[in-house]
Amino acid sequence: MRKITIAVLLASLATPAMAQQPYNGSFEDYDPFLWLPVGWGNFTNAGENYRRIGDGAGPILVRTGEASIELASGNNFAGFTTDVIDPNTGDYNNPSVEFIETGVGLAGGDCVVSGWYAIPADQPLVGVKSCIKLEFRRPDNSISHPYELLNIDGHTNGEWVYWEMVVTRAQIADIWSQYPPAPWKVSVLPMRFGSFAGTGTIFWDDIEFFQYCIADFDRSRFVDTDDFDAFVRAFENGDESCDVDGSGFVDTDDYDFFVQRYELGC
Ligand SMILES: [Ca+2]
Ligand SMILES: [Ca+2]
Ligand SMILES: [Ca+2]
Repeated sequence: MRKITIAVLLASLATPAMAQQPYNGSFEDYDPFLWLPVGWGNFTNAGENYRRIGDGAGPILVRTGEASIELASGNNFAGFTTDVIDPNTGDYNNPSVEFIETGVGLAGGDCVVSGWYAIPADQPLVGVKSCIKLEFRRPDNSISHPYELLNIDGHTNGEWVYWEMVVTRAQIADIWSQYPPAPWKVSVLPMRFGSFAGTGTIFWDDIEFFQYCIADFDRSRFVDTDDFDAFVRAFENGDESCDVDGSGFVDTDDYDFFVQRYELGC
């Protein structure tokens, strides 16, 4: 039991959750000359409208603050992407992810992308659908893992609706095992896709990307002693969720790896 005592002492202070990603997910910070939200770029330059209250560009829906993005008709594909240089940091606005090659597999937490969308009753999506796509990228910025769940159409009567998609460690590991190395960044891409003749317009706001850290075993979004207790309980039951090193089975290596990650926090 010596290990447990040490780990509990080291992590007795709760580790705060990571900073919110991507930067400017509510689109409030903007460049008035480019008329674009900072950290976001147009994907195709057609049907993509940066919107602010009072911009005079027609009906507008905003969930928080004064700004949102609108994906309108006029193209078969419209979207905004974080795969642009953020002038504040000099780096891409793509959120970071952490996947660790453990020698026996791939470790890392599940990823969640979420956002809020609204579609006016008189502008339903017909012949097109919408979602937020994720493009996981290797260190050379090539795309290794694209995921999309195009499941939004029709209208929301102008009401804001929560949307999310989860990409699991197992999904990432499956592709990584064939095409390494592991991804380290991810582009976030609210998109509208379908027929050129498709009609309707969708607004997105408050987009967020989040990766659970390995030590946050109970998924409370922070690390504290509850995580350690939950892991030990599950480990004693041989629960497969304890395969934190990604080897495909649960053994004492998982215990050691979890303790290591727990001591690091998030
Ligand atoms: Ca906003
Ligand atoms: Ca937790
Ligand atoms: Ca294992």
